[in-house]
Amino acid sequence: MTHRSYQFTHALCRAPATSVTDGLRAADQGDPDPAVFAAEHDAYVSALRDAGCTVAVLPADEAFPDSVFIEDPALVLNGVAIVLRPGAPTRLGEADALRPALALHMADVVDLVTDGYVDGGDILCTDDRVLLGLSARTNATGAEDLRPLVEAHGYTLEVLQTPPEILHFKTESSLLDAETVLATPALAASGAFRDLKIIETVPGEEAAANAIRVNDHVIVSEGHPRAADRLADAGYSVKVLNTSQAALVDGGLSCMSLRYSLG
Ligand code: CIR
Repeated sequence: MTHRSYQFTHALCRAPATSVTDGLRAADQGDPDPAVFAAEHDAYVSALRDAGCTVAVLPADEAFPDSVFIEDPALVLNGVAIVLRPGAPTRLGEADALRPALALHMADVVDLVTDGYVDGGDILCTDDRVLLGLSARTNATGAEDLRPLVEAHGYTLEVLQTPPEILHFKTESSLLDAETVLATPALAASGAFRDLKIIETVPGEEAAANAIRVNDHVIVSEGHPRAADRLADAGYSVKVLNTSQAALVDGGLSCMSLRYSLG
């Protein structure tokens, strides 16, 4: 049985721009260092390749400081890219900037036509459901306009509420397998994951919840030993990556790739 929620043949990434120093963030802990970010990004791309993906890396786009977080302007279902409408004003143009590359790399490209907003970071896919968390970046208008596009791919859309202090729905959750998620207690308590098993992160390791399952690997951010242990104990093959620079601008592992399958 294949699992379209975590078995991927391909991934698309974008190299971090040096302008990432201007990236959005909720709290300032200092600017990321572009050179260190580039090195961490290289390791991230290698980890996706180790997990079995063919990875294309788009050139940095200096016009958009947050463009390394390529997950937010698009959603890929069944190899078809849906160009989204990012909810941060400085990121809105990332959708148009990304479209030509999506046309090159994906089976097809369609646009989410809406006056609303949807960020890819608010979307968690199981094999048959698209969980969409409303947030400061994703609103109900965008969600309802997205509904027919995901239903066309055989998914049902569930519109949920991300707790207000959380940037994106997937900032604090990730899919581990077809029926299991990793989530912070705060997001788990929101009731979003009915019918799914939940492995919770411990206090102080909230950032571990933005992990990615890619084929047989679960990739987790460095510095969260208890999360890594919990996942290993549950039988997952855990790989750890340093995401220190992405974290300075509120990014994590899922944000830095579009993972998909072709053929
Ligand atoms: C932003 O605030 O949009 C970026 N600095 C971080 C985006 C992280 N993306 C994600 O969680 N999917």
